[in-house]
Amino acid sequence: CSAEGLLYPQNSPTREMRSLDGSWNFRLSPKSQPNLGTIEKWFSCERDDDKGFSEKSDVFVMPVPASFNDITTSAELRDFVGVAWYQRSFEVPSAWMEGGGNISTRRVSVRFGGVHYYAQVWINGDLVVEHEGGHLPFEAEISKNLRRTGNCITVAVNNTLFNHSIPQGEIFRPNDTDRYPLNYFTNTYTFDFFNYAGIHRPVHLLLLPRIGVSDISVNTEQLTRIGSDFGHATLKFQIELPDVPPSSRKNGLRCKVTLFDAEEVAEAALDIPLVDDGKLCSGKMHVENAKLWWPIGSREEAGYRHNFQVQLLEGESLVDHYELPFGIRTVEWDSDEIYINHEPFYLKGLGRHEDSDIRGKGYDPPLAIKDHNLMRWLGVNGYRTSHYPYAEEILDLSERYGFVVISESPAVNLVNFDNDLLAKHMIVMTELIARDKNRACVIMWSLSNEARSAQQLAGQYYKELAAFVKALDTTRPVTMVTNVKLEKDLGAPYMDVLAVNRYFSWYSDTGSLLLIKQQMMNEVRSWRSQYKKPFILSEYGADALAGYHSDPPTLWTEDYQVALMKENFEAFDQLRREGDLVGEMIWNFADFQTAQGYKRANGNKKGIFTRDRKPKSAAHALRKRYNSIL
Ligand code: BDP
Repeated sequence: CSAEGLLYPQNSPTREMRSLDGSWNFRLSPKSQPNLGTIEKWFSCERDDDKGFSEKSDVFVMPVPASFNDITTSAELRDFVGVAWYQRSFEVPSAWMEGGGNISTRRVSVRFGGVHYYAQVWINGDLVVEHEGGHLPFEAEISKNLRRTGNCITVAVNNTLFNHSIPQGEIFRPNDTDRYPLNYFTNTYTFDFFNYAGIHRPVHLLLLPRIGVSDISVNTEQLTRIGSDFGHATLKFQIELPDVPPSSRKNGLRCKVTLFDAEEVAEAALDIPLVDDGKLCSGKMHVENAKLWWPIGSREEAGYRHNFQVQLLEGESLVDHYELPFGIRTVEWDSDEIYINHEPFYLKGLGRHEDSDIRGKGYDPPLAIKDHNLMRWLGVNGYRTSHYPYAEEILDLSERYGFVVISESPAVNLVNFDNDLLAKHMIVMTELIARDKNRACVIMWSLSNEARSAQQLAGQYYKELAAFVKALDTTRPVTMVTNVKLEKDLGAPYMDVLAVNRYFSWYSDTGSLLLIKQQMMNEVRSWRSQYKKPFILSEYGADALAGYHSDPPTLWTEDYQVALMKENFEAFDQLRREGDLVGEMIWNFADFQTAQGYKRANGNKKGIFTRDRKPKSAAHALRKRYNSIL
């Protein structure tokens, strides 16, 4: 699947969209027969067929978007490994179907925000797209597959993780019939969150111009600050059209690009012809006294976005119209600091998860807004999308609020670095950058979390991957989050920013709170003196069961979590004074679900909020700190 078609859906004078979210029919291909759905053609959508979805006792209703795992009381469904099937009927407005879909001037597409992990999509029995990777959007044209009425869409979702999926997993299939039934298997993985699966993000039907804008890239190339909030900026942009054969190209197309402020006043405009055989418009736009995008907390008005409006014109007639919210800001870095709009930035951050009761990793608007309000209450100014790209709708919110985002790929706990994995990793980074490149809130790419970067092949792997990503995007720094010891890690030499996870007095010297300060300071100083790169402490923390207390503090109590934080804070303050720290990120925003295990009490409890977003003492402690740091 190419990285095309990634513009977020919108209604405009030339574009329409319809949601396919809601209740779908759902059925599992038995774990022991993962191919049954394909063999019996469950995608055929023929209602009188005795296979498929019609009137089957094992068909039930599944909400979209949501993970399927926690929707029933069935352990089989929660722990399911294999192919789960979704199906629903839908209608297409008759105006969309004029002239049989009017396919010479318009096209109808279906777009998925994210399906975990491997998806196949059929429309009325025709396979229209397959996509690997659970966290990034994909789209397919379906004009020719549609009927005037009574359409049917089927999605097969395979959640199996293996050696060359990202993230990786392994099939455990014991050959021991004394202890295990024949055909018994599970899918194991080493990352510390539950492998929720399903159609996790919104599904849209789109009506699009056939020769329309297929992609837009804009970035703030130059900025001269004017006072505290404004600047003169040069925006560099490129607008792409689909790569169609010369015979289908339109002659005489041009792009009209207009930048509006939030009050819809035009600030700058350009009218430019298409170049490169009619495939793109590109140029630079100068804007005077533009209001800048600032991180939350740094200015009274954070997250300011202009409207970068693109119109494709043929003579005076409008061929396409797309509006891109766009924050004007620069990111720079040197050996000590990260700068936003030429000002040093200190990250008061946290690690998060897309995770909540019932819906698992399904996008949920109330939850997303609640989480952003809680982050605002805490005085947080940014977070990492640990450990995978988050929903576009979540990033939209972050950008509006002014939260800075370190956007992380789904490569968590990688083992066995080889060229096949590297190729997959490159595809994921390509899709991620294609999706998020225009977002002011995204200030850095994280290639992975806690890869086994001490392995011999890891050095070459990260060297190639970092070079690849830097060639795709020269405007943002690249990091990889590591937990490997300084002298063993082979990835850091290729990164722009160091990001290290350390759990002093939790995973090491458990219970010895008084060691934290010394260990943390020595740790950070030694990375800094070896590499001379900006340093972010990307994870620290302790599990705490809400309501558990002890004095003096002991493990698993709220008191221990707070005491551990305070010791870390002392180290952070000292390191910051010495110029050795550009960010601190507690692990984690909220308790979250993990695979079952004797080290986890119904999930990971390192949240400073409970899973249902009630504050533990730690939330108050962090709020006090973050609101006191300028
Ligand atoms: C870190 C991982 C994170 C875990 C955390 C923990 O990056 O995913 O949840 O440890 O153990 O090493 O709580």
